[in-house]
Amino acid sequence: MTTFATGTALASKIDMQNRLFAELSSMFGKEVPLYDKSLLVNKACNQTVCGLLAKLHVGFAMSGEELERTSSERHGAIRIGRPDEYRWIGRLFACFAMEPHNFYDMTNVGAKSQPIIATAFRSMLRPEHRVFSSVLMTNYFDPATKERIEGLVGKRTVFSDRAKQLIEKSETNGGLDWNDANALIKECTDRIFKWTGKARDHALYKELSAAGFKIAADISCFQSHHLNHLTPNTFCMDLYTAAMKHCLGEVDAAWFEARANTVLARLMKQADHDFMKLHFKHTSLEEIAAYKAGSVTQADIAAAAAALTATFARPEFALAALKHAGFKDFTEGPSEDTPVLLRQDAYKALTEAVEFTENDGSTVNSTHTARFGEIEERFYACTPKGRKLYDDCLAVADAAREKDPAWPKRDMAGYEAAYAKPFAAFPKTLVGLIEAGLVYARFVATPKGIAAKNAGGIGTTDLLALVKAGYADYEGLRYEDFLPVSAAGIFASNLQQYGTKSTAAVKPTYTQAMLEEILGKRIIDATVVYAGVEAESKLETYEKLGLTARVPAAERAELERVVAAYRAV
Ligand code: OOG
Ligand code: NI
Repeated sequence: MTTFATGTALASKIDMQNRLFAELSSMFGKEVPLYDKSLLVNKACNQTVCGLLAKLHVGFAMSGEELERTSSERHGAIRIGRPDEYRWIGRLFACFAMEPHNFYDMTNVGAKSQPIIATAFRSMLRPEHRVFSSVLMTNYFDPATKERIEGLVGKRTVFSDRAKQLIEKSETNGGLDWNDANALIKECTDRIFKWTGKARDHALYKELSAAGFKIAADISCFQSHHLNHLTPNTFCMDLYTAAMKHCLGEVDAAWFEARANTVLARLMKQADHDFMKLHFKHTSLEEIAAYKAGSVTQADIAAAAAALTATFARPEFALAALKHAGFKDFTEGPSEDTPVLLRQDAYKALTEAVEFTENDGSTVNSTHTARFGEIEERFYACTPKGRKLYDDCLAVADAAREKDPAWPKRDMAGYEAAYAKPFAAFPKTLVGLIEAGLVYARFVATPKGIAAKNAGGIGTTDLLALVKAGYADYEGLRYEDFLPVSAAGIFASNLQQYGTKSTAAVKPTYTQAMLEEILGKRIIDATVVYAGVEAESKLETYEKLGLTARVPAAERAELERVVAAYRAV
């Protein structure tokens, strides 16, 4: 564990954030042994990927410590029962430099709708971690159900007085020293996000579940905002999912090894410098630009796949022996060859023991199925045009699978090819995606460009041409948010229930303004930030290369407008 100096100076909120998530991860690992093991599987896969990447890009190397740092990113999900608690959650995350980004109306995603609205707390620029945080909307239900849910959630106290004092102190002083920071982190791991296995009112739990209100039961019968999942990131989604299926006993060693050969070969074709910038965000653009082209042979890939297969034969990877409910059959998100937004997959929700205390004080031993093990791989952030294209492609791809849900399990290769077809509308390289206006990027002037400016030798304001000439460098902006349709799928699979219809006389409409009112602060529109970062980087690049006056006035005005909107966030 990383140690931090204590003292009276204010702790960096980003260091606090990293510490909080390291502690949450170790808490969750103790609560859910399968989570801890899945981290080991991910590490073995990531090491294999890095080994091959080091051959492909001479100069790339990941020390154990760097790999740890790059792999320690997490996103969590929590579900809150009351508006006043939700406001405290917003204030709590602010102590860790995490602000609400985007409004997710989960009451409005068709058949998979749930009675919750949500935002995600994260840092605005290059976030290290994030938490998808939803709040239950009791007026989605008929008056009698509403009253019962409110009666139950009204009785619990998730935030201790001490936690509230620490949050207030941070707000007053602009931060906390490490003693207080550690105390607040302890409140999070000992209470606010802790799984207790204790719940109340089994009769109501059963009734709500039977009536199709499982999410209301999941939220209201428990004493805390237990983490529903904590998601690490992977460098190769398809390698990890195959590995988990293998370690869980769903596919044999020969299947895994063959699949590892396929996906690693595929990855070696995709893993250009842009992939490196995207996946190794702690590595600078200059370092990546300095990599020399190496090569990876079929034999290298076969050897890596064989070694990984041998690793998974070791006893510590015998995950099938742990209590589990299997792995999902297919990955959510774009096809494997389309590097936009994010891909997610998961082992399915575990059935865990819960002790319910009844109103008369008696106890009932029962179970609850909610916590699952997600994994993700993040790609480029889409412009509104890119997002619209994604939504259209996804609808077609999903519809084909829904007609034949057994397809991925029966014939992975055939399914993958079919799933990729609708996504053919997307270019597959970053440059192609930028040219088509589908994703955001950040540009910087290079020393070579600045030298050329001084020599008076730059003849274009076309940024990609400047990149080609070596006068500018660039990277795609990584998508740092969530996808409502994937989230709805996640709710559906871990609640084992497709969705929940409103039982109110008239289904209420929920707005971002309502959630902002609950939070007592504005929700940041992430798209304004992605667009602003891109526009600002373009203006700066033009300026550094002495091109500002040559940029058409209308283009410059538009860039300035986008930057002003970002500055106003
Ligand atoms: C939240 C589901 C959303 C994701 O990755 O989209 C989410 C929940 O299950 O409470 O975490
Ligand atoms: Ni998630």
